[in-house]
Amino acid sequence: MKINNIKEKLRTKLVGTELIYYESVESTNRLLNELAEKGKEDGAVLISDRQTGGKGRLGRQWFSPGGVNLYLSALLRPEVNPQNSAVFTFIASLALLKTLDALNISSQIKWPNDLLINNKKVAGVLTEMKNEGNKLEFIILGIGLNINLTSDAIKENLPKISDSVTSLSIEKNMVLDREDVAAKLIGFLDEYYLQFMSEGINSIVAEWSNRWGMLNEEISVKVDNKIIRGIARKVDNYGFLYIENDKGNLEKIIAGDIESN
Ligand code: BT5
Repeated sequence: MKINNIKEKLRTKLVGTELIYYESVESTNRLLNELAEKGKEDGAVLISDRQTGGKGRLGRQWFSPGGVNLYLSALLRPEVNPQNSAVFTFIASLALLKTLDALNISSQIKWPNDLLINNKKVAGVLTEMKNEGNKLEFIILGIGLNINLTSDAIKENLPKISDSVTSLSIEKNMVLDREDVAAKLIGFLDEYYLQFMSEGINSIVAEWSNRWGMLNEEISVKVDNKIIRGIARKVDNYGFLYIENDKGNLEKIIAGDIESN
C-alpha cells in the first residue's frame, strides 16, 4: 500500500493524525496495543498490508492476505465508562457504512460487529480495551475490510463460508483504489469520534439504530449453544441486543451471533 497516498488525502483532526504503516504484522490490533502501552497518543492509526495472525472475536481468525484488503487499527483514549465500549464498535460500523455509501455500494450493519453486502460479510470489527481498575485506559478499534479480494481466493481459503463472504471489488465488478478507501474510512472514523465527544453516546447509538437493517425484523441469535428467536427491538448504550420472543417478552442478549434474518 502507498501510505503517502492516504496521508495526502487525510484532513482529519484526531483519528489518523499519526499514521503508522507496516508491510506485514501478526495483527494490527496486537501491535497497536503494544504501542498504546508505551504511550502512543489518542487517534494513532496502524495499517498493515497483510497480517499473519489476524484476529476475529472469541479467538477466531481473520483471513488477511497481502496486496488486496485493508487491515486497520485505531487507538482511542476516550473518557468513557468501560461498560460503554460497544459504542466504538458502532462508530466503526457507521464509518464503514458511510465509506461504502460514498462508493455507491449499499450495505447493512449486522449486530454486533459485521458489515454485509447482500447478506455477505465484507468487513468485521474487533474492539478491544484496556482498563485500569474501573477506568478505561484505551480502546483498540480493529477493522478488516475486503476490498480487492477475489472470489477465487475466497473459495480457496474460506471454503466453508465462501457463499457468505464478499469484497468491494466483487460487488462493484472493478478493482478499487485501496488508499482512497482507507482515507475515506479514516475520515469517517474521525467524524464519528468527534461526534461522540461533542454529542455523546446516545447520538451514536441512535444513528446506528437508524441504519441497523434488522430493527423490527425476525432474527435468530446463537448464544452459547442455544438459539434465541424473535423480533429485534433495540440495541442499548451498552451494545446489548433486545429480542421480543413469541410471548411478547424482551430478552436481553449480551453476546451472540445472528444466524439469520
Ligand atoms: C470479526 O470477528 O469480524 C472481526 C474481524 C476484525 C479483523 C481486523 S483486521 C485489523 C484488526 N487486527 C486484527 O487482528 N483484527 C482486526 P468475528 O465476528 O469473530 O468473525 C470472524 C469470522 O469471520 C471467522 O471465523 C470467519 O468465519 C469469517 N472470516 C474470516 N476472515 C474473513 C474475511 N477476510 N472476510 C469475511 N469473513 C471472514
